Amino acid sequence: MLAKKVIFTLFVLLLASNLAFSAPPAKHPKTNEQLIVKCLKGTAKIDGNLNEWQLNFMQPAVLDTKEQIFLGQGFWDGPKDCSGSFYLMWDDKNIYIAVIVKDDKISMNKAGGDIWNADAIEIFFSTTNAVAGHAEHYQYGFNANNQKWNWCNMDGAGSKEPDYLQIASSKTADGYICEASVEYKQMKSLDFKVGNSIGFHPVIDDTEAVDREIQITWTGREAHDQSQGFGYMNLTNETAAVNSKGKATLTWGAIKSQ
Ligand SMILES: [Ca+2]
Ligand SMILES: [Ca+2]
Ligand SMILES: [Ca+2]
Repeated sequence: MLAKKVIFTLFVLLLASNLAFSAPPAKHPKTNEQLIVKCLKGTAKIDGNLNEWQLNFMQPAVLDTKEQIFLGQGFWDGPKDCSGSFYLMWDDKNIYIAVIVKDDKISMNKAGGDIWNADAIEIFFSTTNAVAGHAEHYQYGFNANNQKWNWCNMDGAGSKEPDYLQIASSKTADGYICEASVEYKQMKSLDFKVGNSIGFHPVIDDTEAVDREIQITWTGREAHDQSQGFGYMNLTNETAAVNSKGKATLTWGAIKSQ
């Protein structure tokens, strides 16, 4: 009986602690809109070409305002210097990320775990909790040289090149495109199932020289800073093709109201 009581008490405490730390989606530092992006069902071929993405029918996470510049406001020349849109899809195996970056000078000169210190993309998948430290997220990085890295890892498997992340990229007239996939079963501590929300924080690092000069983030806070929660990525069963038949479901307001 005592054991049962102890277990019940622990369960209540666990529930209470989850409730205490669970955070609503972070807000955009300029517009105050909740940061929510839909992850639509679909499969991408990782080749640096986004033709198979129904981009016109998707709502990306957008990083393009000065309020989102965490590092290097004095260096930032506006969206043409450093900005980007992040699109998400998923299927039974992978989560797919398409990033369209505007960058007026591309510079990648770092290797391995140092790729953040030049032009690079960082993606955080996390719990929806508001917590300090690095214990509740996975942090991946990649760039237009097809380099990749996993730093933070909730299962202790980080600080190495992830063989389960595929990356392909292409240069554009005003920047670059990265197309990546992550085999999500490798993120053992997060539950990728329809209807779930996963914490999400996209980040762009930028330089025109050797070392990073600018970091722009979705929340405007430091890349890892989960202390007030990240944005949300909603795992839906919808596809962009279905959405294209009913544009009404594609408005930002409709996304927010779900
Ligand atoms: Ca493709
Ligand atoms: Ca730039
Ligand atoms: Ca650059």
